[in-house]
Amino acid sequence: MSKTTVKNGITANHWGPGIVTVENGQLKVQGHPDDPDPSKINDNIPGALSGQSRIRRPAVRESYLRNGPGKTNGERGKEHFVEVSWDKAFELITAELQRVKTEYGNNAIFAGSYGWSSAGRFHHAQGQLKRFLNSIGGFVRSEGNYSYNAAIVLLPYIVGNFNQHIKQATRWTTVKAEGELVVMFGGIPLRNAQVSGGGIAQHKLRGDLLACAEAGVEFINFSPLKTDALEELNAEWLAPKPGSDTAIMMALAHTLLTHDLYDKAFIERYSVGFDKVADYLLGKTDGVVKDAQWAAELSDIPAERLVALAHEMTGKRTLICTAVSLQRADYGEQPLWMTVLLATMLGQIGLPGGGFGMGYAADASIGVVDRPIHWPSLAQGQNDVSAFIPVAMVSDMLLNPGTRYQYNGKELTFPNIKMVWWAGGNPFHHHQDLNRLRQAFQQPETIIVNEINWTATAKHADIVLPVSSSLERNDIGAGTQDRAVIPMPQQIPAQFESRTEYEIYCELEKRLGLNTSFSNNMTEQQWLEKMWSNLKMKADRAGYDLPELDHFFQQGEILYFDDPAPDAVYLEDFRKDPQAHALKTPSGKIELYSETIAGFNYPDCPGHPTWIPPREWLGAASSEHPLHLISGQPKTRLHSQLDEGAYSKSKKIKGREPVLIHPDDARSRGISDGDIVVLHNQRGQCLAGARVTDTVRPGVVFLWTGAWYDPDLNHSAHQDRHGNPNVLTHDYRTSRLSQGPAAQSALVELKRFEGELPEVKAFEPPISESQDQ
Ligand SMILES: Nc1nc2c(c(=O)[nH]1)N[C@H]1C(S)=C(S)[C@@H](COP(=O)(O)OP(=O)(O)OC[C@H]3O[C@@H](n4cnc5c(=O)[nH]c(N)nc54)[C@H](O)[C@@H]3O)O[C@H]1N2
Ligand SMILES: Nc1nc2c(c(=O)[nH]1)N[C@H]1C(S)=C(S)[C@@H](COP(=O)(O)OP(=O)(O)OC[C@H]3O[C@@H](n4cnc5c(=O)[nH]c(N)nc54)[C@H](O)[C@@H]3O)O[C@H]1N2
Ligand SMILES: [Mo]
Repeated sequence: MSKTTVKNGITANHWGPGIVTVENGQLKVQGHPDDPDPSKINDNIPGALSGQSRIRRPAVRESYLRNGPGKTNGERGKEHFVEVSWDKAFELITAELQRVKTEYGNNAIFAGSYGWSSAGRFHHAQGQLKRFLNSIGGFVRSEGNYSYNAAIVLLPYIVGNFNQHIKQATRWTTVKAEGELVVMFGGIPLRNAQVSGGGIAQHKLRGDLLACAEAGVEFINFSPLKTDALEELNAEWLAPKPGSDTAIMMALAHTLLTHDLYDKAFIERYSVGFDKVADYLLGKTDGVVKDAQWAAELSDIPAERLVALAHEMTGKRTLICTAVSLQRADYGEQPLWMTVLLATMLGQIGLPGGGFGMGYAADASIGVVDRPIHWPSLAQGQNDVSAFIPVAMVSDMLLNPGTRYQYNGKELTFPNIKMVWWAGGNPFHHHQDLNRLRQAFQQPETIIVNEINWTATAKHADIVLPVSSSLERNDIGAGTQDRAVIPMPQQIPAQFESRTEYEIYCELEKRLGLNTSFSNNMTEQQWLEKMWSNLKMKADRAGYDLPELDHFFQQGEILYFDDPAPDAVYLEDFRKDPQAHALKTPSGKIELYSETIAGFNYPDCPGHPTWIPPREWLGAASSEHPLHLISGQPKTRLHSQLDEGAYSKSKKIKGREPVLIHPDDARSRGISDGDIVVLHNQRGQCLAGARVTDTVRPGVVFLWTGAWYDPDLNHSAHQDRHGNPNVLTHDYRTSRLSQGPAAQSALVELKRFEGELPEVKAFEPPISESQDQ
């Protein structure tokens, strides 16, 4: 492959722009000087791109290569792979695509392919795969995401589209100017604001929050983790039982109601259904009064504190911030709906520094920056298959073809999947109950995975295609919600035998004898030019004069546009004129009670916010599994990406992911800081390194997500040696309404590991043999 090698240059990642240098063969990626708070995740890039886990050649699972699809005897995830030539890999895939299409049709191909892949507008792994499969008749897709599925489905019924909410989130500038109190459920963890989909040129959240604190804004942090609030904010830390926030918010609402501290005029003008919720809070419908005493028992937060807080919130300009982590849990719709109810009762929605926001810090751009124009992307074409699943039902689908289930008011049926193709995601990181996913992954006749590294997902495939990383291809970078466009000229040659996804599908298009509806007969360069001229035209209309693409690449400079709404206030328009700016809900108002949702008759998501005790939480803890496991986002990487890199490895304990445990819980189990521990429950077990700290609530253990799943298949419980929390999480959903993942509701026990410590094999390639070219 002939490609240019630029010695010094610029690139873009989901965690920000990077300055790339190659000196004496050593690759280095550093933050950009324009970025006030660059991310250290950059440090993972060199080690992970050339480490042992890098996929070097196409590879095929042994018995699949021997016996062909469907009738292999071996077990996915256990067997080794044979490295083959690209020619052989293409031959196998071409034949298999034709067979599956002919025998079963395109609705037997699942390519939901959920995952973050890499930054870059053209070489977007999912976009490329979906465009290619659409050119051959389509595929079964997935809907929603793992991040905030309950919010995506619920909010349109009660306040309007969630993505709109994210885009218009109340800015910190307005909190600094007029805010007095920020009440955070799940904090605003700066570690998470390192990333934004597609990238973020300048990390400003830290500065924004510090400016608010300096201006005298007070912060309250309801969270199992003290560090979810930046230390300098001096936030009051209240550590409830995880999963009890709905009860806490109900107690606050009940206090506002019974102390006559709520805004009746606002409720009357801007919402529907208050009376029904009020009756519920007062216990008129179920005999349970949702007062502070009731919530104190459920949450461990003293009743007096809750009563006092309700008074503080009503007397001050208050912003309620709810982390999306809270809705990644059993009945995760409820804390969202309660957030809306509470903010409606306070009557400050649409005022600067007031109201509510969901997902601050879940993405570096929320409440910080917005884009002036839509950045270009690769069109995916038309999918002729209508079947889809809610994203987190992948195991259910593979294990139960033909079964019916409920989703968002509809009854749907699982398709019968014969082929799975995944590009740009790692379900063996992101999905819950990985032992169950392992079983589910035995069902299809063929699994193809495109990957950069030998992740556990690649190890559970039949055919693995090595793809080049973003440093190994030319692209245009722009965060979905950022105001900057970043050149991404290729920095290093494609490593080993890796190819870009685009090259892979162009070759398949040829071999399958298709017309050129995938490639349009264009090169990478021609596509980038097409995207650039499209962007240039839009920019021109908005009053910006962009350089030519080659100039943009040569200059290596970030192009900044103006933020269209630096002082945005969520629902300001609606507040000013609720008729002209009616919400896109059935009534046009905030729905505190939803006729539509009530009409679905779902016991796990009734027509108004309801306290439903989670399936697994400290309120239901047993002596067998007395600890609540929270698995939040890791500071040292983006999910599971680049886990073999230096920064990620630097925080591991004897090679295992750290688990935070309170000194009391450690002491009673004879555990010291730095010990290796076994976390276990009825679904599985994993090893982790104990980090003993009083910044975590007693009774809660906190294990970061993303350590590559590394099961010891000779161990009776398939013990994971590396520390992936998803061997412990359950595979039930939030509710029938949104079928969102509910990873944060999990009970476990933990003990000190005794005996000889098994080696971590997560990064070892599973290769037994290499065939000639
Ligand atoms: N227990 C628990 N589980 C969770 C969560 C939790 O809070 N708790 N959070 C959930 C959330 S919010 C999310 S979003 C998911 C994230 O889940 P994923 O998005 O699946 O996680 P990533 O590790 O980002 O996976 C991306 C994969 O794409 C690969 N990749 C990168 N670039 C390319 C490319 O150009 N081409 C190809 N083919 N591959 C590429 C990377 O090597 C990596 O393996 O995890 C979810 N899982
Ligand atoms: N560095 C880094 N940043 C990331 C990511 C990453 O992988 N790495 N992933 C990104 C993605 S895809 C997403 S969706 C977002 C996710 O953003 P979030 O979902 O907000 O992130 P989490 O880390 O899961 O949770 C935030 C905090 O919520 C608290 N919490 C959990 N359960 C409860 C509860 O029941 N009650 C209360 N009061 N608090 C609780 C935990 O202490 C946790 O630290 O993060 C993004 N940011
Ligand atoms: Mo996410």
